[in-house]
Amino acid sequence: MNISGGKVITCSPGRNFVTLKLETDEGVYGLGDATLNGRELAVASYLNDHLLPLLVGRDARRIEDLWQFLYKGAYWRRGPVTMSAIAAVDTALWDIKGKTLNVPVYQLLGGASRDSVMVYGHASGETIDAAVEAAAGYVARGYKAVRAQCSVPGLTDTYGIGRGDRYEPAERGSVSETRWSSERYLNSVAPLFARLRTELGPDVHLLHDAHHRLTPIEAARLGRALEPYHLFWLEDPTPAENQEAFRLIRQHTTIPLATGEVFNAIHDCRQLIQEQLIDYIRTPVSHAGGISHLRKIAALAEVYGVRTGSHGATDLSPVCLAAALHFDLSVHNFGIQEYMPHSDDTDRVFPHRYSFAGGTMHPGDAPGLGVDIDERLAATFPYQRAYLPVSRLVDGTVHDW
Ligand code: EZ4
Ligand code: CO
Repeated sequence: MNISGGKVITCSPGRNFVTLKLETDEGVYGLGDATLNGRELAVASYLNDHLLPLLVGRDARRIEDLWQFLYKGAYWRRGPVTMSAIAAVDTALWDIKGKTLNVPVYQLLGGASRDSVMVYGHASGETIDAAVEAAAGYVARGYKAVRAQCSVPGLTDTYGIGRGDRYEPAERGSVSETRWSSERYLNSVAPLFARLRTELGPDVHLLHDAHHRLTPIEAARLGRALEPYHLFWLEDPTPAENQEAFRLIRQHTTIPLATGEVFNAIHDCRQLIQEQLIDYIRTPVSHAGGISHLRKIAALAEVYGVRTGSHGATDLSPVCLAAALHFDLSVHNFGIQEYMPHSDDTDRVFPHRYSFAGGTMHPGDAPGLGVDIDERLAATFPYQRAYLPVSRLVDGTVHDW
């Protein structure tokens, strides 16, 4: 069964998505998510201009060989554009294999290690009262785990604060700039979690995302301040290019640490895992070489007692979410899966078989990934350039967003 062609579908049903549809000479096709938020067309070009011409005529059943062919064969390795493109090809090939053998992808990955996959939702608010109310709403809808973010007094546009019931950071058109003060932020987080623990009780898992903005010693201070509230994790405390920085955080706090949503290869987290500097690795299918590469990261993590907690924001398409759920269901050292429901338009463009119930999700039992794309509907939502915001300190210095 050979790859006969493919197309890269860009669409914007509420936000931008890039989807690879890989076709075979037996009529079976597979899908892969190639969305890289704010840099979408670079991955589309990588696929259209460089990978698809290489793939036509090759055996679609040889997933691992094709992965190595694209990765080692390019000479130039790693990076989000390359690894998102390879991820899309890899995910599409797993979809094709599942459809060909008439089994859901999780059965190809060793079968289910659990009945369903615990997910966490995103609660946020302009005030502590509003954030607590939003979090209580998630608990009422059955969620066992909730991420909570609150506006920082004195700052506009704090990371993670939704408009209405949705949080979508990318903005169409030109780039926006926001202001940041770690001092103001650090004073605002513990009071939020004190209220959440008091009002929601001891059982719900609480999570928080610092979005790479703190120095290691600031992150250590935040971790200590949050210890009384027993968080499930503190996410992305520092810019994680510096893996050694986590040693300093670890020396000072018992708060569980999660990172990896911007990583794209096992080498980005090797030291973090081997030194047990983190508790959860968040690298997603779509940005880190696909299901094949994520399985290797998870296998390394399993040796060191690190669990998975894949990124699952709305810029990861339903194709990525489906792939993540097959991976999560099968991998032994699964921890939790991020889940932000997509817009109704997105759900219509990507009909899918995964489902949510009782704070958990299941990928469904359709052959392959169990997700499709309605190309005619997708064409009615053309791509629109969009950017993530850029963050500056209050004095104007560019900071980590
Ligand atoms: O900022 O997905 O945990 N989730 C996050 C997200 C990221 C966006 C970037 O594209 O940090 O909100
Ligand atoms: Co995050």
